[in-house]
Amino acid sequence: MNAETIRHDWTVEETEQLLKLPFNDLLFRAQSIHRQFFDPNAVQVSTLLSIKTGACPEDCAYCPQSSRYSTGVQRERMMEVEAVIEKAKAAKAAGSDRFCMGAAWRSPHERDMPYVLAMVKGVKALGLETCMTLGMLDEGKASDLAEAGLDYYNHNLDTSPEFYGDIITTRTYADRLDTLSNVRNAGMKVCSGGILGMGESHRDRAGLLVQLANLPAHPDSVPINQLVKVSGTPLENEADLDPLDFIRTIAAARIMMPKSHVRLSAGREEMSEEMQAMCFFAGANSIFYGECLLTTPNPAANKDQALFAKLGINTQHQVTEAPQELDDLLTPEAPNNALFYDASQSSAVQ
Ligand code: SAM
Ligand code: DTB
Ligand code: SF4
Repeated sequence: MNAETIRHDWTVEETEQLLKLPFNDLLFRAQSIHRQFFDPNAVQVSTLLSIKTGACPEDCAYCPQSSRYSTGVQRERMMEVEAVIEKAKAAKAAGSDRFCMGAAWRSPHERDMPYVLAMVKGVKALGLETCMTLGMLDEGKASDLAEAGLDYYNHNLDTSPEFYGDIITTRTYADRLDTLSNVRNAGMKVCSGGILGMGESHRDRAGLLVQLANLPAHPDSVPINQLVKVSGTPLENEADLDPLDFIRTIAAARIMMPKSHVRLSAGREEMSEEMQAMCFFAGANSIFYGECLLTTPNPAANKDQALFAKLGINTQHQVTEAPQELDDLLTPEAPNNALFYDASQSSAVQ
């Protein structure tokens, strides 16, 4: 595919327009683009594990693990390496292909690094893809993790630069962009997205998408979280997000970052099957699988399996080669000729 088809010059204004398109037009465009790059019936599944829970010094207003809020999340020590590897084995047996380890840290301490690196090596040795989310990384720690074999690093921008200060004061937007740059320069794949439903405006959602799409390379993985409202956090009484706006944002992420995996991330426990189906139609092709996110519930694996079976979704690795140019699909006059993914190229089965 040709480099010009992947854009890094999105403006907030045009993204706001994209988000406001008639719903059917927006979803048609998103699904059409999705089919150029991915098997439309395949969803990648990752399992999450909290390797260090609670007592985080940061003040992220959405987070049950911040030490500043009384949420009932108990402080726990970092898990033993062996225990993490046992959890990874179980995740693999349950059908996950990526294991994501999260820690309630501002950034990892030097003293924790040997254990963290041993976890990466041990999980990778099981044949799983590895992902970590440990807070901010400097160049040195990013390169140590990359050398240990870490495939992905998750670090979210969370929201627009303008709304960010209403949500987090203990680290800046620039700090987050620096971490993403260190991860990218160390050669790891970037996983970065945000949260919807924190009281942000439509323009803030456009602003978040523009920040992600205009990074030097699109994140390989873009988690779109719906706020999980946890009692005790400043956002516990936030108004419910309109589900259609959530689906619209997934569709816009798919259109703006055509080759990225868009992850329907936190918040699925609150979503109907129909809503999740619409998110997959809008271009989401990754989920967290297993009954717990970090500290909050996620749908049980058998519930997800039942939904996948109803939707004819399989969970194999995806095809990412573009068969044709994207330009036509990025205009409202999109032709119908790119609609059909050639399923014969995929051997995926449930
Ligand atoms: N402490 C590290 C950090 O913040 O970079 C890594 C773990 S942190 C829990 C990872 C991400 O989870 C956050 O950036 C945020 O986007 C998401 N998250 C946390 N609490 C959430 C909630 N209540 N609802 C939705 N997403 C949430
Ligand atoms: C992401 O974007 N969402 C995940 C993962 N990256 C680490 C975390 C969601 C956390 C939801 C709240 C909790 O379970 O504590
Ligand atoms: Fe800490 Fe991460 Fe939660 Fe922020 S999101 S309070 S950094 S665990």
